[in-house]
Amino acid sequence: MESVSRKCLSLRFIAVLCASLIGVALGGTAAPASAPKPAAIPVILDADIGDDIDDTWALGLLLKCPELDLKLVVGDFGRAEYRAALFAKLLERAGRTDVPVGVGLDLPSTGPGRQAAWLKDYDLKQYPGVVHRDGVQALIDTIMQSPRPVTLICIGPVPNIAAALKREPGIARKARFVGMYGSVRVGYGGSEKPAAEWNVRCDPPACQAVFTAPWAMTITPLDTCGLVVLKGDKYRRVRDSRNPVAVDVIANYRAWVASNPRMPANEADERSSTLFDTVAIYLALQHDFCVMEKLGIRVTDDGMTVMDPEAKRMDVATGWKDLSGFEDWLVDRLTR
Ligand SMILES: [Ca+2]
Repeated sequence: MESVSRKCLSLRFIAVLCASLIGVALGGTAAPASAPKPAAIPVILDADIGDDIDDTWALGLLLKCPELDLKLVVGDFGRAEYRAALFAKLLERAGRTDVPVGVGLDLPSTGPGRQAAWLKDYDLKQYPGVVHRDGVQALIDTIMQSPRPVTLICIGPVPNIAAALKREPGIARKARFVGMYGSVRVGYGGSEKPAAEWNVRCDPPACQAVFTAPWAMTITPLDTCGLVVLKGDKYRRVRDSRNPVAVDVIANYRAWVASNPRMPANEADERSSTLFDTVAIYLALQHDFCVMEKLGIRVTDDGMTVMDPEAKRMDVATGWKDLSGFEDWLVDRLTR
């Protein structure tokens, strides 16, 4: 009996082995069949990293999203060397020197920013990956040469993007735009009074160029992104995580808090700041946690984003279906 069952097992083993070899010979795989994963979305990140700390959280989140294939990062809104170096050091420490760093436009906003204490004496020249001194051209080339449409994620004022559209208007036909912009029905801190949101009011003409270009657009205004703050257990999970990306996010947050004497010294022990920009990274992937509306949005000369049926229509995250669910997702991504 035992020898019969052993013989059966041997025959089964030989059958499985033959099937595997045939599979390999046909260029297939010996692993069990499973649904193919969708290809990662090519993305470019354009950010005013190093001013508010939420861009650093957003970069950390992006690096934890295998669904997004990061092709290039570019610093925007001046402080070009500081932002590029900050990107480079964060990417190098995350083991992602495959990502090229673009130096943004040289604008009047210059010098070091609030994360200089973390950046220390890091020199952009030591970045082992590619550094593009003309970040705007690198952005154009990456979009124009991509075989697949690129998702351009923008989380700061957009002088770089306005310059890119001027230099090569064709980028708007080959990319979709996802960003953190404006204030539709809600202002800062959940206020019922819409406000001229920072990324728009810093350079309204640049934003007007972006908001009228012929690309598909998705935005998170203050109505959604202005409500994201991690507290309690959610914050502690990131604060105490030993994941290298989370460790660097928190180290930068501590440096950022310490750089402002008006902030309570224990702020980084207790809670995050408002994590506006993380919502734009999420919207590059999916919309499920948000209430999405198709709205015409016009940028005024004083930096307001007003609903206007005559204006370009875009997908706008105007509310949360599940803010707590988004926060859990964010924490899981940053700490896993
Ligand atoms: Ca930002």
